[in-house]
Amino acid sequence: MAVKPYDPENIFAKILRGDIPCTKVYEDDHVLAFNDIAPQAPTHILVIPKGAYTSYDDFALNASDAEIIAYTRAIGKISEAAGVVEDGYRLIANTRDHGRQDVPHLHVHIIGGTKLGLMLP
Ligand code: DGP
Repeated sequence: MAVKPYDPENIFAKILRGDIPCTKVYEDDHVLAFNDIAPQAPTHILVIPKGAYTSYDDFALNASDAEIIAYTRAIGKISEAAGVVEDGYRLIANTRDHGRQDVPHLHVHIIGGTKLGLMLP
């Protein structure tokens, strides 16, 4: 089965275009981060690249080095600014169908602010 092309009508593409509002927590040339609409913990931030990448694999294989460095660095900065580093937190990138990715624009969840439950498949 062929991998689906990027869908420019996905919700996060609309947020990037400003068609849908979000509670922004960070932005630079390559990255936008905002609070999750249905937080699973006191801190629940979504970090997305501004480029049109469907999933982690798409980004890792096709983004420029500058985009990858900016994204990686931003996740670190945002985690630190959110105050979750000392106690710990979880990064999640649900990926495609079996990974239960709902929104087909790469996003990393930063989840913390409480002791998290164990993850089970
Ligand atoms: P995932 O299942 O990994 O694709 O996570 C998608 C997340 O996106 C989910 O935690 C809820 C969040 N989400 C969905 N729609 C919106 C929205 O319109 N605004 C915001 N801020 N978050 C959204």
